[in-house]
Amino acid sequence: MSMWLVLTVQVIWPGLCLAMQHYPTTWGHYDICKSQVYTDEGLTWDYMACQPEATDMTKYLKVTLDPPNITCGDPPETYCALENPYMCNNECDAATEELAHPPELMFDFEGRNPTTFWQSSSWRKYPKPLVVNITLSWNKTIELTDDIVITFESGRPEQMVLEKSLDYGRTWQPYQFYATDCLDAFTMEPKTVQELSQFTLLDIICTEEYSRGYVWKYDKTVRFEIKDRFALFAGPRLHNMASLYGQLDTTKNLRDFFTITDLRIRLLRPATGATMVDESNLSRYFYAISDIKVHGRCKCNLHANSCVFEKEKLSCECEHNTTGPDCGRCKRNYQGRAWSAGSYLPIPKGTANICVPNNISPVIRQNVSSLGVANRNQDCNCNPFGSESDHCNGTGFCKCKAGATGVKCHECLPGYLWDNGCKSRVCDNELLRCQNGGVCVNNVRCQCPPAFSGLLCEKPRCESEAGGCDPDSGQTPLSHSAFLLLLTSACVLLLTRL
Ligand SMILES: *[C@@H]1O[C@H](CO)[C@@H](O)[C@H](O)[C@H]1NC(C)=O
Ligand SMILES: *[C@@H]1O[C@H](CO)[C@@H](O)[C@H](O)[C@H]1NC(C)=O
Ligand SMILES: *[C@@H]1O[C@H](CO)[C@@H](O)[C@H](O)[C@H]1NC(C)=O
Ligand SMILES: *[C@@H]1O[C@H](CO)[C@@H](O)[C@H](O)[C@H]1NC(C)=O
Ligand SMILES: *[C@@H]1O[C@H](CO)[C@@H](O)[C@H](O)[C@H]1NC(C)=O
Ligand SMILES: *[C@@H]1O[C@H](CO)[C@@H](O)[C@H](O)[C@H]1NC(C)=O
Ligand SMILES: *[C@@H]1O[C@H](CO)[C@@H](O)[C@H](O)[C@H]1NC(C)=O
Ligand SMILES: [Ca+2]
Repeated sequence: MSMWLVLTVQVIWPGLCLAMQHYPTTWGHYDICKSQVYTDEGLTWDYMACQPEATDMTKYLKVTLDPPNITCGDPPETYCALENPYMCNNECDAATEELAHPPELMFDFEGRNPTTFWQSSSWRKYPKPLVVNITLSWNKTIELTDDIVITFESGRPEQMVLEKSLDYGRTWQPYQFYATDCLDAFTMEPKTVQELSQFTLLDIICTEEYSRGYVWKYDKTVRFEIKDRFALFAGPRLHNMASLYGQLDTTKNLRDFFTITDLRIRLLRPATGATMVDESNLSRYFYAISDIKVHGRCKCNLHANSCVFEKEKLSCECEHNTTGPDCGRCKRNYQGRAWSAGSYLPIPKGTANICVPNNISPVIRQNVSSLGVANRNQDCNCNPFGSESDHCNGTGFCKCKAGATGVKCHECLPGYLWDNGCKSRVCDNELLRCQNGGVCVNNVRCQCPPAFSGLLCEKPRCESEAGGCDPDSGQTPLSHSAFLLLLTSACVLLLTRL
């Protein structure tokens, strides 16, 4: 019976869900910002943690190139193919529409053939570096929800940096470095996103993954991996979004890491095809980009469920008596208590943190404690997974569960790992505590080979189970089928909503 169920689910799953690219099953909780409910006082609005839906953000950006005249075609130029220097019949002419390669072609609809792309002028000034900055500006804070993917039409650059700004382009921080040789280019050890952990998630790395080789016919993309980073909290298929949301809610650094107002792609050295630069034929070296994907949502501090694009400008449609482009403050006359962002917690509905009129003030204030009334959890923002109770004590301290620490009980003591609260480390790949070939999963459990069971895979299965070895029993981990079931029901839910 349960096998049948699992199989059915596995058959339905690809058909239903492959079309859903961006995990709407999990983000979906928050699509609805308020709904009408009946209470003692009649029909009223019920508020929830709300945020606009994630969408393709390239429709709303402004692109700037530096140097401004770096796009090819003025004057017209002829290019050689990188892989064949004798094929020099690619023309670029800014004055002829069919032969022009303006920056807009990085954001047009892809899928037609041949591809449309932006192209730089070639490396005629070699050995002076061919450097181009491509800056994407939204004039609005954006939260990234999916990988940034840059597709090159030329070979992928040998050196580039992806940078971000959180203050409308005043200051910039690197997001990721890319090079064929990280040590040589940036004096950084090469790393991949797979080497990151919950503790090093915010590390800025240099990767050689997207620069190596120049098999450019097949390998054209350069990524900044958002989902792999999310997965460090939400699990490999992002099925535990509650854990991620809990972290995002309580850890500002983490939230800010995925938040941007601008992105900058700094192209530092074009592909040279793993050979010496051929100085007699510099028309082989240039940059060309056919597509850039940036998926995200307006940051509205959980005070809006939609974001509008008007007069070339994105802005949140603020609720909860908040205002500002990001709903970052209370409306006039609604400053009865300090503004605060909405909260994802408690999962799944969150806390709206509505701004209240000035005259209703000090209902929930520090002074309440002196009356012996405990503050409500939302006012202390204690992490519901890490703290002992809904309430903080009279002076606003959260009481943490075993293993948790920090003002909001959102951090773990050494020896514990965050997983909806602090769980003690069961295993560790360094200490190799899992036995008999078991693999440590997220430091909280050992995944055992079929013949073994037990917390550390220490028990041979036939010994530990009465009735001998039934090959079917215990082989499909419950969590797996439960997970599929969850996804399917979420898909069905989605379909019924469509
Ligand atoms: C771009 O303009 C600058 C200054 O006007 C000039 O020095 C440079 O050669 C131009 N570059 C190209 C590729 O036309
Ligand atoms: C590109 O951006 C960097 C900083 O982000 C800046 O130092 C540089 O002058 C800009 N322009 C060019 C052509 O590199
Ligand atoms: C950015 O948005 C603000 C309003 O929020 C506006 O005043 C400003 O002109 C915009 N800047 C650009 C460059 O569009
Ligand atoms: C590139 O090299 C080939 C072969 O040497 C030559 O035919 C072609 O004209 C060169 N192209 C340019 C732009 O120098
Ligand atoms: C704004 O505040 C008033 C007074 O508390 C409240 O009745 C109203 O529902 C609030 N509006 C929103 C959109 O939250
Ligand atoms: C607390 O209430 C007392 C009066 O009961 C008042 O004098 C005091 O200023 C209040 N403190 C705060 C922090 O609001
Ligand atoms: C609240 O907890 C903190 C830390 O445990 C303690 O110092 C403080 O005295 C407590 N306050 C009350 C009113 O219990
Ligand atoms: Ca294109």
